[in-house]
Amino acid sequence: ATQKVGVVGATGAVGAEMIKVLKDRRFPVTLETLRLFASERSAGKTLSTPYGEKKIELFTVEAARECDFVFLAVSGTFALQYAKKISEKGGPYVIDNSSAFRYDDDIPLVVPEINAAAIGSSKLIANPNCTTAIAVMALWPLHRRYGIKRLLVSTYQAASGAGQEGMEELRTGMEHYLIGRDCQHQVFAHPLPFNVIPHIDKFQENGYTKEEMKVAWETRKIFDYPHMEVSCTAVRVPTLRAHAEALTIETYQEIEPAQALLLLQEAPGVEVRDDREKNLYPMPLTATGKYEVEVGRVRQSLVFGRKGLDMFVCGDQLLRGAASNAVFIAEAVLSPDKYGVGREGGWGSTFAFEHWRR
Ligand code: 2RA
Repeated sequence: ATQKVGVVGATGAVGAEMIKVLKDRRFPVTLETLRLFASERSAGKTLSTPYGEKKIELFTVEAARECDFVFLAVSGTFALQYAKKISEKGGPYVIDNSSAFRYDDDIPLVVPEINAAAIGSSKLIANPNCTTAIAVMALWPLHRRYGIKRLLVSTYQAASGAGQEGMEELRTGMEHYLIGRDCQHQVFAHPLPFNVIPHIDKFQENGYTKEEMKVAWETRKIFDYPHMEVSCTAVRVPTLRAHAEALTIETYQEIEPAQALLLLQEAPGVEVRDDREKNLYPMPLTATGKYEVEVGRVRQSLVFGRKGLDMFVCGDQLLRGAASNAVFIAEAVLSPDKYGVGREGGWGSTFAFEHWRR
């Protein structure tokens, strides 16, 4: 049946991408049943979408509650204020892209290929942080089979993680840099062109940034495995919209690169790019615009030996890291079978854990 779908924050980088993904995935929504919401600044304007021209409405809880699904592509502060008001008392499903509810025990944090079953009867569902959403696609198939005891992550994160403004600041900064003008910066803590910045989100008391802690908190929650030891260094680099990440895992079971690659080849949402002869490996340039997360450079760890692997992943920050994951969550709500919810041995089941848990 046709669904009434609202996108709040429709003019932002993630919101715009959500509308494209809905169309591309043939989500059951039409120009008439799609509603775009934004703040006073954009309300009343017309947005050109893959469905046709659509007028942006001023957001109100009442209007949002008329929908079946509401995607929030706005700040955590906005989500904290409104998400529950929209979804409570028989309201629509609310899929929130902010970090506002990700760490609440009673709110599911979902990557459908991994834990669609966690949605249960919850009307409010949190979409993970982009860095986590990309890494877990490659980690989950390996975790199910071999058990990941420790995870070390170093990230190379694109400007799009800071939204449209971040991408704009990088583009303009690059142009200015090349003609010898000053590189202004507001979004990033320092000029990003021809630089890397080891600082994303706020510093925490333990010296890590919140972005780095999100990888630890969210991976454990999505895998329902609180014991995993995770350490991350998150770095902003001057790429536009695909995050790259170097991952090192220590596993409970012995793991071989060839076996790991076979598992990854079968895994949904993953594209293996691993051929040294052909210089084939994940890169932002090739991962951009793809739903799949690229995985490659898979090799036995020199530190953890037969119980460890090093690898490199790259995923589109606006898609798997935000918009497409959110739309896949809505798909999983409508057709739970699509993501193997509850199927024994399915990607989302913990059946295979028994290998290493015992
Ligand atoms: C970033 N993870 O890349 C953030 C966006 N969600 O800045």
